[in-house]
Amino acid sequence: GHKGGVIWLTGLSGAGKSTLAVELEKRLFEKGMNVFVLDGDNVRHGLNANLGFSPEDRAENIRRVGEVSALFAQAGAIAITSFISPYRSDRDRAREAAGEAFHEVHVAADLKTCEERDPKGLYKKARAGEIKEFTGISAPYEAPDNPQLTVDTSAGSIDDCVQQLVDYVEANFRV
Ligand code: GGZ
Repeated sequence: GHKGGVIWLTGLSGAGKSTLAVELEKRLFEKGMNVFVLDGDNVRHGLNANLGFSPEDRAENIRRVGEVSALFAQAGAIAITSFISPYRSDRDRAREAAGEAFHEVHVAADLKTCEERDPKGLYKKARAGEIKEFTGISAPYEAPDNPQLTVDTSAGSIDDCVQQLVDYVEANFRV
């Protein structure tokens, strides 16, 4: 079997967090693991529908996701969270909620790569001033100092990065 825990993905918009989260979920599910992705799509429209992107709202977004993912871990499931989570202090609080079960993963594509990808055209809008407080452009991103794992989607393929994550889970979640 496996332990419960939190795989906390952090990185810029366009770094590939959601793609990696969904692919990792699929791979772990196929191994019979109890796994669930928390991301903007299923959290920011419901639980956190009242929150925007000010520093205070991001802090509250990450606080709630931290608490919810800790509950998943307590239930014996693996929560994969996919949020920019740009502030170190907010991520540290999420770590405190889950304790030993918290595994921080830096999805480390550099800003230039993310801006070139710009899958939703958000960087372009941010540069034009149409989106305020956009991470990397007009709001900060504080990279983790000591992540449990770093995957760089600008250096390796998505498949390579997913495999690194699967290997990490196999090494750290098996009981
Ligand atoms: C950053 C924003 C913003 C601003 C909307 N800054 O690439 P996406 O579109 O799909 O992912 C981004 C998502 C970020 O939400 P998070 O909940 O992950 O942010 S945080 O952890 O900081 O609370 C982006 C979109 O929402 N988006 N406005 N101003 N990203």
